Amino acid sequence: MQGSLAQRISLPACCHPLLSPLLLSSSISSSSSSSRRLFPLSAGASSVFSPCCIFFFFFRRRRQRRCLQFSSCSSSSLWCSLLPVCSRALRRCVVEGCSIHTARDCWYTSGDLEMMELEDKDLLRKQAALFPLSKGVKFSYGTAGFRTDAALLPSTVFRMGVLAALRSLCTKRATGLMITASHNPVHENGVKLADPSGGMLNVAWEPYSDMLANAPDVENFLQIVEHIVKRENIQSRNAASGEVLLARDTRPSGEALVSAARQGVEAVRGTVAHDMGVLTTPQLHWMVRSFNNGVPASESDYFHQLSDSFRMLVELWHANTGDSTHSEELIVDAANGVGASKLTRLQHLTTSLGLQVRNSGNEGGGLLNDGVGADFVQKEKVLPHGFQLPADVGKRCASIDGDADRLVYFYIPEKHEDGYSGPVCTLHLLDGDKIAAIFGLFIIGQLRILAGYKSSVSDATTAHKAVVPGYGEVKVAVVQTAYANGASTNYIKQVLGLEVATTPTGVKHLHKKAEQYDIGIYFEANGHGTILFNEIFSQWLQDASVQQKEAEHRQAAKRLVAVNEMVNQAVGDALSGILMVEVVLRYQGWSVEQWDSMYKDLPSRQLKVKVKDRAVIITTPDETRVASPSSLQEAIDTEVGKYKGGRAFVRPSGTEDVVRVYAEASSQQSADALAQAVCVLVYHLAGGVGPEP
Ligand code: 16G
Ligand code: MG
Repeated sequence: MQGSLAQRISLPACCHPLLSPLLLSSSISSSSSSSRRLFPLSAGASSVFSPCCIFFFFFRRRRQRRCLQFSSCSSSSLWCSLLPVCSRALRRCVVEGCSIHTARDCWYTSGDLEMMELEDKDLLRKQAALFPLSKGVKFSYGTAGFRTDAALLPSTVFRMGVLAALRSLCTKRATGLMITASHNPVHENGVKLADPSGGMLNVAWEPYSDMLANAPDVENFLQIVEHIVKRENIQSRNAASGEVLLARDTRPSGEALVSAARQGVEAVRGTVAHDMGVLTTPQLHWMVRSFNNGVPASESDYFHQLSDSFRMLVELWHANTGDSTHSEELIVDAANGVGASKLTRLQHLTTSLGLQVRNSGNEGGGLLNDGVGADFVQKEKVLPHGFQLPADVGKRCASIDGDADRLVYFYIPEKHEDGYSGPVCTLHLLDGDKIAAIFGLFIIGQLRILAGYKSSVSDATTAHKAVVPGYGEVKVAVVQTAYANGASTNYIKQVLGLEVATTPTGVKHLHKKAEQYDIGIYFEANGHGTILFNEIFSQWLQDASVQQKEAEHRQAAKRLVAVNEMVNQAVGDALSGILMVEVVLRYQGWSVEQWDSMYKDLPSRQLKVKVKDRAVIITTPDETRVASPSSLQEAIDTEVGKYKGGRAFVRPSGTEDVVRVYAEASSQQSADALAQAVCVLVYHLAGGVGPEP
């Protein structure tokens, strides 16, 4: 673990330990020196870190006994009964219990059962007993974490706290735990983990989450923990060798769930939890990454890094064009979520960023994600609350989601050229695909300057090639999923001359793919995305920004260095995405309509169908075809064949209990009709429930 978190992260006042109903009366916390520095003056904290309540706890791997130190206000309660060694019957129950939920992941054997000392288990057992599993619920980590009704989540969140602690001990670096349900309704909540890189939890650890979350009782839970400890060879249990950064969005249930997470983290010997307060999801990921990279990692560092690099890009633009006019202000629909206050803070630091925040969730305002936000605007293609005709016609608008990791732009055109009046279609959407396209345009433009081309736009002879003297060919790609509009893929390949790679749905897949390039631009149509720079190329750019002979080349390198700093490298971030779009529009001298006219989206429609068990649908790895049941794919093919330019696919959602249907065609009527027809096929051939769509 590098240095002390306290030295690089200043905690907001609200982050002191809170004695919420979920918090134990005898709060357990590490007595590590770093924790003492984090809460030096808090009365609440002093009780938690009281030096008079230190006791020793032994956590042993087979016969190796190691000494551990915890603090507690009522230590005696924690020394209560040591439970008997698990019986054979219990072992059987444990294995069977888990195999019900995730048979394919049932990797442990009865020989592993004596992994942890009874004393170790006692603390976990005692804490876990405070968070009984909600009956009759099956939890799944899904595409990116657990999400359900907030009232059902305390046990899951506690258990994820334990897992985040184990992951930190295993990697010897800090991990993150975020309480959010993103774009979903306010009564729901969720939990997801950030890996030490700042990215999503390593997929190899996802089965652990499912197993822990579904362990039917405390003993079963303990056994799974023990197996993780063994399988991952988690040995380093020196005091405070593990650290977990916790954060939450603005949901009312968030505070109590953070408490549950804290108790989970601190039920594992040698780990401390740091409550970073209310943050956007990308801010937490950024902090984990920065902390582990040994660079300043507080929220204020985040804002300064973004605003400084934005300012640098704007200055470089002024220097080139002599233009100092500010473009018209951007109006942002903040989904009544955490992004609103963060955007306002960012705006104060970036005076040249004209911004008006709507749907800020302030008192008397609307509900989180209710008829607002990026998911609503992208899926429904209608105006969010707070935007209207004719006042907002022609204005440049953006929507972010409840935890600010999705971004789409939109505007209300003066006139509707297609005259179609199906489901109300008053806005023009610039989704993640179009954001990727404009980012690609900017990046390739800078690389072409560095490569010595006279024009920033590729032609047939220079497409795909950005061979930069002193570095060689710079590998750049745009990574998309099956949901990318076909028109965007064509544009990026044929006009920008960039490689397009595709992955299954989910940030973790796109991110991993994008890491394979010198510059990987990844975006899902729903607005999740970012630009990744690999380390070697970043270093080269740093050097080039001072060493290149030509001023023009140095400037291009400086611009790319600033983009690398400004655009969140840990995960897609709506705030840094807004800064990037706003900068590129200035460089291009484009209005939102001009940006929109890069290419015209093929009309598309997304619908969903409720089925008895969505797992009956298995898709090919690229998610464009159904592998099983094959009769469904045959029927979809027949239906698609009836529409000019038709394309349709279905996939089981990773976040909702539904099957998603996507259709594209040459007109909006056709796309709607095709999507509708495919819904009916899914309903009949994959066990639809409720009324026929
Ligand atoms: C989650 C994913 C997103 C994906 C979406 C798919 C992250 C951070 N978010 O929001 O990438 O597009 O799920 O949802 O990974 P679906 O499986 O319900 O269609
Ligand atoms: Mg989100």
